[in-house]
Amino acid sequence: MSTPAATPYWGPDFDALAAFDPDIAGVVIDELDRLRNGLQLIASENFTSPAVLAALGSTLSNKYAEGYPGRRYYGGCEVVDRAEEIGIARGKELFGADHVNLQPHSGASANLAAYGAFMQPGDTLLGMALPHGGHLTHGTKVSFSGKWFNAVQYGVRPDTEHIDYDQVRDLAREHRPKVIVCGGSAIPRLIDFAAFREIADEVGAILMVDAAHFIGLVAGKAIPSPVPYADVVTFTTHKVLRGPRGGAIVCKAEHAKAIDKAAFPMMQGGPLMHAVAAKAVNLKECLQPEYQVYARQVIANAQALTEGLAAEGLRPVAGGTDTHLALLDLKETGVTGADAEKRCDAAGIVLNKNAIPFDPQPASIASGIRVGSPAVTTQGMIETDMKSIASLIGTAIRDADGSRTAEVAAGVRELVGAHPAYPEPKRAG
Ligand code: DSN
Repeated sequence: MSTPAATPYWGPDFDALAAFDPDIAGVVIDELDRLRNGLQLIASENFTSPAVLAALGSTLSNKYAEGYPGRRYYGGCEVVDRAEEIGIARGKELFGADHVNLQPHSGASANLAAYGAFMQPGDTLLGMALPHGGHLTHGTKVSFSGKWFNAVQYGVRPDTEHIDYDQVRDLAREHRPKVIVCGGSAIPRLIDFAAFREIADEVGAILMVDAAHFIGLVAGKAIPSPVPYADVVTFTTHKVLRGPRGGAIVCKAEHAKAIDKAAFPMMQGGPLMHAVAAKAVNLKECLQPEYQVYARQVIANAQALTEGLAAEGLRPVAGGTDTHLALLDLKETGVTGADAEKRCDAAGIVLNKNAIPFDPQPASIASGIRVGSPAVTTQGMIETDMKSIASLIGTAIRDADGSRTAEVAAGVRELVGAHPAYPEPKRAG
């Protein structure tokens, strides 16, 4: 695996923090230890690079820059303008996009801005139900998306657990949504963007793709891109993409003004210019050939992990994965998602319980777990390591009394010892 493991930005600024505030410096060190000593299998997490961390920890954090490059509401923006312009140009090149906005603070903020560009309160939104793999912001009742809009929800077919495109078409014809959104947090299979485009065109809807989970695989040219099909694509920059925590939007030229106005001033105030600069750094990383090797390995690892978990008696939802994540149904094991999460956590394996489609359990317990390969792939692990991880997970999940926790933890230490996520931190004294 040619992608080097990430190393932390570890300059004099940290020494200043340690000298002034040992409490928070201790938190930083302990979190680094936690990352180094465990297997990080949360599908939405990754280890960003020293270059990205350096931009994040820079004095660009000081600058108010409401507006856009060359059109700000503050003086002194000529330097930070360059960061945003460079980032936008890189985003256009990477995604073949007409227009890029790097200002959303998060994925939820990006989605809020995209809805704001095209919908009024009370308008109809057609999105994927959260328990079927969608996202909170795609129309869930507890989110602004379900409170402010008339949210109609589609899901997966009970037989294949793939998106039910017939249901999407029927609901679109019946409810005539302003926006149709596809994408989500627990969709292991590829999405048919052409099918969504056809449905959106038939009912005159805007097609929005929330690509937060898989945009890194698109950037690495490992899966098809939604950009040619969608009116607007929203995403986060910290998942497979491996950038700073944040959001972004790309869209067709005809929507550029509406998207920019919705991101600022409708939904946000001043952009976080240190984060915008860090997004620009990340986009440069994604333009390197090594990043494509990484993206392909992420998928190969997710598939190897899924096969290994199936051999341990965990049923892959939708029959497997084409992406960076898998959803496993634990019903046959008799263990709930919540118990599986706890048992794995006790041994240093960090993953999350997850509802599966048609789950008989409430979301707080869940019948499944979700695993992802972005972080362990950044560490340089390959398919054989995934088989070892699957075996450790299988052992941990079946270990009701904790008698094998030490054995699993030793296996975890061996793997992360061979592939450290970050170098060992310096310690005072
Ligand atoms: N919370 C993210 C995830 O874990 O998938 C999505 O917003």
